[in-house]
Amino acid sequence: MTNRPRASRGRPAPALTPGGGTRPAAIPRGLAVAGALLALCLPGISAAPEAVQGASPPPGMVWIPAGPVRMGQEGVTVPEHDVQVEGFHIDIHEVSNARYAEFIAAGGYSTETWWHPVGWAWKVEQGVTQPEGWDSEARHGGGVPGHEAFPVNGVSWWEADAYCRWAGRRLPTEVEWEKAAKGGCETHGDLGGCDDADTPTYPWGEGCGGQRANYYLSGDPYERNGWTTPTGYYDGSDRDGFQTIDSPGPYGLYDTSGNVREWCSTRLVPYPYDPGDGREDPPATADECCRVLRGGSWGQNEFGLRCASRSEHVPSHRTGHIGFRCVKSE
Ligand SMILES: [Ca+2]
Ligand SMILES: [Ca+2]
Repeated sequence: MTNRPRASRGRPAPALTPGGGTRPAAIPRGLAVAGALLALCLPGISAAPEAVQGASPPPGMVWIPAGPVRMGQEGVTVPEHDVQVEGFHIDIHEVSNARYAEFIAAGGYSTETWWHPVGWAWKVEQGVTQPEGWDSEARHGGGVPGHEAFPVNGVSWWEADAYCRWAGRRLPTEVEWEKAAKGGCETHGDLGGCDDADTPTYPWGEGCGGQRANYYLSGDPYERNGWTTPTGYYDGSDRDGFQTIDSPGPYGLYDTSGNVREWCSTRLVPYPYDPGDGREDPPATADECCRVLRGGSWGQNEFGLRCASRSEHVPSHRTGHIGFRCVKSE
């Protein structure tokens, strides 16, 4: 496997769990600043490796540099706390039906190698051979011609996990997802450390709107007609009379807010985020409660789309609201 998470500098190497979870570390705010300054000042420790990573991400991915993120937001999910995250690549877009179809065509549902043992047992027991709704016109299912650009939906956590493994990737931890969506502490306010400016409500800042993201009755042409919008839809284009506003996050990701909620590797437990307390261990059973979902969907109002919002489901759950994107450590 090539998806080994990167170890934090000066810390023991993280365990690679069967679910592929990384082990980023919660850090005091002051240490985040000190660490950044140390990296800039010490000979032999520079930002150069990060720049190299960012120069050549895998196709369709973007490099998220190492550094802290202010996780949570007052009034949404508390307590706010700063977490150090190692660098990683992440998909710019939600996984589309076209990409997921490649997994199916490659024998994804008949090759045990790509599955966690618990997920494989669930798949066999349930007779699962494709996403729920794959052949549904009303759900923008990927088995219907013309739906290639829409995000895959109706996938369980186990299917999302298997897809990412097949692609040489893994599901993001929820702290990776939140950083990728709203930006790390180097992207807002005081660039030397974390401050109040580092918890924007949405990837583009404050305030939502139907020209920026797909949520419930947000006004897009697919309301009650498949519901999902094509990945990357909100890029400033005029879509047959529906004018969108270009709405990427600080690192260029699209649709983190809205369209489909996105599976994360993490089990939903209270903050502060601690990767060492078992929350990044893969589910022990097919229905173990519960894995984090992020970003809200076409079926929720704008509050569900906030970067700090969390929701959850048992890993075997499949619905048209839910899809995913993958990450890769190096
Ligand atoms: Ca909508
Ligand atoms: Ca999304």
